[in-house]
Amino acid sequence: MIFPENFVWGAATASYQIEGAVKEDGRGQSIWDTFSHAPGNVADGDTGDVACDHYHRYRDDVALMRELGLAAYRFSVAWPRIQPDGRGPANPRGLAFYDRLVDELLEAGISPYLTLYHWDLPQALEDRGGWANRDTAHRFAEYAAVVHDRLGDRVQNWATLNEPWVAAFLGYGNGVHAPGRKDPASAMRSAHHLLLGHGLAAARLREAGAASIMLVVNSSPVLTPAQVNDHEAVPDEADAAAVDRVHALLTRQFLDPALHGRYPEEVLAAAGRNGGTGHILDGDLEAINAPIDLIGINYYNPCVVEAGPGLPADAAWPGSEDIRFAPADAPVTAMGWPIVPDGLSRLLVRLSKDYPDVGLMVTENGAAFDDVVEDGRVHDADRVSFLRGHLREVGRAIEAGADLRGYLVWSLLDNFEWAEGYRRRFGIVHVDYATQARVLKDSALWYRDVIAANRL
Ligand code: GBH
Repeated sequence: MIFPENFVWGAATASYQIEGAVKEDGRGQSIWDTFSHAPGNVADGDTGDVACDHYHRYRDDVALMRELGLAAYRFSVAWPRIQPDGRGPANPRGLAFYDRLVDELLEAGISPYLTLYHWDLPQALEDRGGWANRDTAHRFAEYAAVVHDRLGDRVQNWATLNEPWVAAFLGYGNGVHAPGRKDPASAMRSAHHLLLGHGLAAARLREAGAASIMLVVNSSPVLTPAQVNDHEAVPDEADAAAVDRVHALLTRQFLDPALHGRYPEEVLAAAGRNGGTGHILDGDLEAINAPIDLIGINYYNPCVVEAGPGLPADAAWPGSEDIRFAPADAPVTAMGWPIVPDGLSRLLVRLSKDYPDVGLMVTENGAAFDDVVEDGRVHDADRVSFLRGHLREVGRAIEAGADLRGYLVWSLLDNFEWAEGYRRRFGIVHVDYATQARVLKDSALWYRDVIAANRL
């Protein structure tokens, strides 16, 4: 399988998951500092205080990327490094870190893909209501302009939000992520304010001359249990309706407003039964519909559902109380997530048809396994086979006509896996947290060869 000539190969990370140095150079507190330090929220009581110490080791990490031949590196900027209180003048020492990182990348011939928000909201904004407060959308647009002002001369590729579904529904819905709120109405409001922040920021970035603007979503094909292993399986009417509704809540909730300027009916109905739709003001959908260039897709597994008795009301899925989330008949990763590579091509082909005016990029794909270091090597055959399987499906989606521009593996490094802490390892590079030593896993060496050959 040969990939297109300009296909972009890379890897991704996020600020709170790798940087550490949480008190350095004037960084303010984020909701993840607060959340991870409160007992019971993160496995083993882990926090991002040190993480991969990337803040101090970014030069070595860029050298690793260069060794792998990456064309692109997707990282996120920690908002509280730039505006410690979420508003007001920029903190020059915070900006200076990303300035150095970008220069280091460019010198290594690696294109920076900058994500403005990967979940580390300044705590000061959460104290004023966080994403459930409309004002946060305006603060986000200002922050975007501040970062662009400093880095826009060198960074071409901008993403506004990472996975607004997760930020809203795990942060404010089931409380598994920071800020740990459990209120479906706040989650619905937060989803809208995240979208508004995206649209306002995209307009500011465009005005400032950003070459490429992207919204990154976590998306999954929604399938019935029978459809997981049988493409021809035809669900009955009730199951088909469950599938459509979950697709609307997971993916269309974000991409329809951003790209078509309207909410799906299913989302308005869910909001109607969870706090109402009063937070959606005249003009919001036009603002959210600001032109963008790419959709970033983070794919890990399909979403498997059927009609049936539903979830408790505090869960992450307001609007799907009468739907059952079912296991898939497939092997699983160390996260317990089913491994269904062709879910990726099914998803990409569908999104390319539903949103034909923008390009697509796989901005995250990867897996956690229980890696072991033996004689200084990590023989992660399971990860190699996961990546190979998914890349084959990337190739198939391109053959089927999807306008897919690139693929970024999650993640460059083992890192702070949110509520799972450090026990779950997604890296293609192993990190020994006691010494901060990095070891290229077999998957990294394999990926290097795929990139060099541009074929599978
Ligand atoms: C991504 O999110 C993140 O962007 C990244 O930071 C993270 O490290 C990486 O993936 C690995 O986790 O059916 O309610 O249980 C993960 C996306 C979406 C995957 C929600 C798990 C569970 C939804 N996640 N999904 S639910």
